[in-house]
This record gives sequence, structure tokens and C-alpha cells, in this order.
Amino acid sequence: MIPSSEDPSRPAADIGAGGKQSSFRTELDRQRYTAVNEDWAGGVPAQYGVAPRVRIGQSKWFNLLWLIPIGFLLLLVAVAVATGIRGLPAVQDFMHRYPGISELPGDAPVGFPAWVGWQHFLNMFFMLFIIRSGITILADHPRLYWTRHSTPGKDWFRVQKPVPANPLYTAKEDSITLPDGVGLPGRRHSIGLARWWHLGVDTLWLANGIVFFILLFTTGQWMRLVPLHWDVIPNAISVAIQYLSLDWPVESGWINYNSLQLIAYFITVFIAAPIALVSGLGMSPALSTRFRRISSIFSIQVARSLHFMVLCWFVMFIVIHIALVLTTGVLQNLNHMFASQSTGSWAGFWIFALAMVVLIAAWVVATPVTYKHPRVVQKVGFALIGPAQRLFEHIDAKPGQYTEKDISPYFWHNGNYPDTEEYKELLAGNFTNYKLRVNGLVENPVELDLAQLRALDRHEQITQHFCIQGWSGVAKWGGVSMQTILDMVRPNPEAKWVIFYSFALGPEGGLYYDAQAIEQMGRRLTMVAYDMNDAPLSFGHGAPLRLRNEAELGFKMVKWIKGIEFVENFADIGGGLGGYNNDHEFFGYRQSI
Ligand SMILES: Nc1nc2c(c(=O)[nH]1)N[C@H]1C(S)=C(S)[C@@H](COP(=O)(O)O)O[C@H]1N2
Ligand SMILES: [Mo]
Repeated sequence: MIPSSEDPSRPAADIGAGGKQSSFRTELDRQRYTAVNEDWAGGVPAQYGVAPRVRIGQSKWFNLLWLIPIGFLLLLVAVAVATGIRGLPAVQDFMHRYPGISELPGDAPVGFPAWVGWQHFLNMFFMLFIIRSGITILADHPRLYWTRHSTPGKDWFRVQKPVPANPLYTAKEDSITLPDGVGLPGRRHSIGLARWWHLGVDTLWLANGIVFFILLFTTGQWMRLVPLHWDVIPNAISVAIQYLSLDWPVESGWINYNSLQLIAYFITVFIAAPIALVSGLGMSPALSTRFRRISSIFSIQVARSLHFMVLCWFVMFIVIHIALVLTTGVLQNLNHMFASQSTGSWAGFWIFALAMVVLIAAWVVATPVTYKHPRVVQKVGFALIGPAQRLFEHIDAKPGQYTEKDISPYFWHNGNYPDTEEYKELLAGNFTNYKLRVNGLVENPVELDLAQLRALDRHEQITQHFCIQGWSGVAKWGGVSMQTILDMVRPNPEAKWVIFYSFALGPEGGLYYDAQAIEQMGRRLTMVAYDMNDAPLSFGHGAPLRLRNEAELGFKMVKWIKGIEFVENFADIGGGLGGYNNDHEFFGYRQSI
């Protein structure tokens, strides 16, 4: 679509001295990046984090690596205690009463059908990508909090140094690099790609999980995964004593798991996996703004912390699970899960070996393939999760969730600060010469200075900001509702997207910009803000004007706005993918999750 500025039939009055009709699209970088190489995203240098630390009290930090020797010591003590008490008559008596297995109902199935093997394999395959990309997402804001304020020093967990004193320190500067074999991908601030992996594969994992639940309950296999009697608890204690005293229980997994195993599987399938899903969704700006009551307690940071704990559970589970599979009759165990038979043959082993080849190959190529074909990762990821993201965009929440007392004491900064001559002059002149240009497919293009903007109906909202990197904060925004702007400029029916142009350049040159769906512009929480917390917007937070669209992640909320253009589609704008971060860093244009 050609911008209407080139339409000669437009009345001359619309082409003001400032070029009311002309588009800022000529100032965009038109390049669309197709590979992740050394200069990608402005060549962000690698930066490594620190060993994981947990805060104790006000400001003491405990290095979690200490858990390795401490855990080993505790294990030795536990082994000594278990061995010591096992011979006691009372303990003998207890173990005789609770040998370690809880009776199954008479109609419980025996053995594993082939679908269990397939489901188990697919689950493990999907988890590989989910866990690795999840770690990359964490590395983009390597801190966890219990409140939505994300205040430096109030993090309870970090794998990064304390936040430096520089008031303009950005969340991007805080991100860390991972080894490419651990993160997916490992490159610093590759969260755009990591999220396509994470959310895309999540949909497959979820579909696999739904099939699993349906089959579990239609075949009766659920009875083998759900504790049906309280005696699983003493039985599990008995099993623990048996393992720790190094005289292990007899395996009968083909028929009935021992109680400790049963509890571990039950937690994994029926507690950890659902928490992973719910806490994942708890980080969505669209859902959180809509389900205000739930999200004021179950805030994004609680969700993110829980999501991390689920990760820890899964990793611990996987390590112990593999160790036990290997040490409790490996051939037999592999036959159960990989060949659906209870024999001592090598059949299960060979199928397992093949599965491992597939898994290891996938592990090795995942990051290099992502660097080589990032657009494919972006497209496939979007095909998988896009429909859900689009669905959530229909949400139109009301202001009023938060009050003045919820305002965050610290609000992170992010992005590339503007340092063009044009902006510096405006800043020096306190924006008296500032003009916001609103044009494109509208009946009445306008140019508004700050006094004119302030004279329009004032709109205020106290809302929570969700950065894609994971930090959040609450602030009070004052400005003009986008509905007021829509009423003034009257978009044509062909206008489908609204482009916000910034004074600031992105890290690789060209103006920062972002495309917003027009349906979202009339929402109650979409506005352009000139005030933040009752003061004029600061330089760092986007002076003189920024966007707020509370159903989306922070990167879509353009700061230092100089123009707004209504267009039919964004294929001709910049790199053509709907935003600076999409063209350059493989983000998406719908980011309501
Ligand atoms: N022009 C411009 N706007 C931008 C960015 C940017 O880099 N350039 N970063 C975005 C990102 S990633 C976030 S999270 C928010 C951060 O806003 P804040 O600095 O006020 O917290 O601004 C968004 N707007
Ligand atoms: Mo962000």
C-alpha cells in the first residue's frame, strides 16, 4: 500500500510545512536479517553470569554450588542412618508391614502398551527443547522475584551480579550468554528465537500430554500413576530406607511401581506438568490484565518463580529417574518402556539406543540450525503458538486493577536510547518544538504539539508492564487514550495496522518502530502517555510520548514516539515483519503471551 502522502488528490492544506502527510518509513532500516552471525543484533558482546545464588535475609547471598558437597554429605549421613536403623526390630517390623508397594485395584492393567512407549519418547524429545530454550529465556533476565516490582536487590535468586548503580542501566545490558550446547540458542539476548522454540514446542508437548491423559483414563493405566491409598506414604518411607541402606527393593515396575516411584511419577504428571502450563500462562500480559484478581496474587513474578521451580523439579526428576533406570535392571527397564515387553532380551536396549541417537542428534544440531535458519524457527513457532496469541489479543480489560500504592519503586529501563541530533535538539528545547505526526490511511491527518496533546481529554491508568525478558513493574500513566486519537483522525476502513515510529534508532540503525493491530487501538488500556507517575515522562522512559498497549509485551510499546501511521499492511514497512525487533531479532508482532 502506498502511503496517502503520495496521493495528489489530497487537499493541499494537509501537506503542512512539517510534511503532515509524509511517512517516516523512509527512515527505517529495510534490511531483514536472515541469519544469526557475529554482528547480529548490533553485535552484542558475550557476557557471562555468575554461579546461581539465593538471597538469605536482606542482602546475604548463598552460592547454590555449595549444595553439591552439602547434598553429598547429607546423602552419606542418610545412608549411615538408614543402614544403622534398618536392623532395629521396630524398623524391621515397620518394613514388614509396609514392604514398599501399595495394592492396586484388581482390574488394574498389567504391563505397558506401545502408546506409553511412544508418549514417553515424544515427551522426552519435546522436553529437551523446552528445557533448553527455557534456560535461555531465564538468562535474558537472570533474576527471580516474589513480587511484581522486580526491584534490584529484592531478587531472591540470581545468576548475574548485583544491578549496578547507573540509573539508565537497561535490562538488555543485564542479560547473559549461555553455552550453545546448554541454551537454545545460547547467544546473549536471543530470547526471540528461544521463545519460538519454547512456546512452539510447548503446544506439541501439551497436545502429547492431552493424548496421554485421555489414554491414561480410557485404558485404566491411570491406576498405576495415582496413589489410591494412604499406605503409599509409609510404603514410600520404607522404600527410601531400602534405597538408602543400599539393600534395594525388588523391582516390579511391569506390574506395580514401588510407592516412592509412584509418588514421584504422580507429582510429575499430575502436579508439575499442570503447574508448568498454568505458571507459563501466568506470565502473559493479556491474561494477567484480564484476570486481575488472580494475577494480583499470582503475579507474573510468582508465576515465573514457580515456573523455575517446576524446571528444577523436572531436572532433578530426570537425573534420578535415569540413575535408577540404569541401576535397577537396565535391560528389563528398557524393555518395559521401549519394547512393551517384560523380558531380559536386548530388544528394548536397541530401540532405546536408536531413540538416544535421535535425541542426541537433535540436541547437537538445534542451536546451529537455529543460527542458520532463524526465520524458519520464527515461522514454525508462530504457526504453532500464533493462534493462541491472537486469541488472547481479543481481551479488552478495564483500568482500575492497581492503585497508587501498587506503583513500583523501581521501573527497569530498556532499549536503545535516542541520540540523534533531531532528538537532542528537541530534548534541549524541552520539547517545545515537538510535533506528533498522525497520518496514513486516515481522513484527517494531524500534527499535534505537546500543548495540544495535553489539551485533549486526559486518560490515566495504573497498569503493569511485562517485558519479554521477564521483569515487570507497575506505573501510573497519564496521557491520551488512543480512542481519542482515532476519533480525531478517523481511520479509513482499509487501515488494519498502526505503525508507531520512534526518534530512537534500533541497535543496527534505522528507526525503532512497531506495528499494532488496529482492533487493539480502541481498547480501554491503549493510550499514548506523556506522564509517568504524575510527572512528565522522563528521558529514559520515552519522553515526550510513548505507547501503552497492556495486552502486549513491553517491546511493542514504542518510546520516544515521533509519528503514528495507519496502513493496510506492514509488508512495506522496514524489514516487513511488523516491528524492529521482528526484523532484527526474530520476535513476533503478536506477543500477548
Ligand atoms: N524506541 C524504542 N522503544 C522501546 C524500546 C526500544 O528499544 N526503543 N524497547 C522496548 C522494550 S523491550 C521495553 S521492555 C520497553 C521498556 O520501557 P521502559 O524503559 O520505560 O521500562 O520499551 C520498549 N520501547
Ligand atoms: Mo522488553
